[in-house]
Amino acid sequence: MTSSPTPLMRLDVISIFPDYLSPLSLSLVGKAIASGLVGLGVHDLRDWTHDRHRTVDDTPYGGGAGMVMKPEPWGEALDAVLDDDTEGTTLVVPTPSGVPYTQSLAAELATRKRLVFACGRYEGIDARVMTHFRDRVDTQEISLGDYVLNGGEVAALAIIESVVRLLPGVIGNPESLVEESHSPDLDGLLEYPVFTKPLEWRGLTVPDVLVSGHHARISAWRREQAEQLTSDRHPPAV
Ligand code: JBK
Repeated sequence: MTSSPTPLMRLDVISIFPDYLSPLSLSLVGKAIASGLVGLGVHDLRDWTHDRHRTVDDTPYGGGAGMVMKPEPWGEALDAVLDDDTEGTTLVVPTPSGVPYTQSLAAELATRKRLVFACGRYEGIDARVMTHFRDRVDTQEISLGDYVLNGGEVAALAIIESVVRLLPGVIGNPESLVEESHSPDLDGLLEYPVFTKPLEWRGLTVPDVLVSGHHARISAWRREQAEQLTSDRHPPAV
């Protein structure tokens, strides 16, 4: 693999489970890193603790269930990982109370020079960390969805994959990117069902229209299917 002298984007992830990020060495993201198009650093938050037990959490002020991540290790970790010049850097904090993640947010993140992910565990990170760093760097608290994960690592993996595949020169097949972004009629609709060979499989056949050769009818069928799926599975929120 040929190496590129200047990465398109630098990624850093801070976590108490750095091994959780090992899938980043696989597949398309792994190739982008191996080729030098993307720079990656994965950091263990406990490296910025100073007590014998490498403590990262404590009980919540005001009471309640669970533990909260202490601000001091996060402050030191982010001081160390962020450059003095944070122009072009976004601090991403995956959290169920963040703004919903969408493809347009992915496209926005793909324009940044640097992304630093702060992956919290337990009930989250002491809110003063985000308050403090918001003044120093563009900070985005992002939610992948309304369900309970054990921490931000899996969300960081998903966000990274969705961003890296948008970087110029990263995706193997540029047509699949073009098709997704340049099909105005199917914009905002779920994808229509797709089929490949064989024509008959376990008694199930491919819809006749797709083997008819009538391109206008094929387009109409796909749009109809996309509209039906969208109204069944993904009706507009309001
Ligand atoms: C969730 O990004 N999220 O959606 C997320 C991050 C960390 C913990 C969570 O439970 N949902």
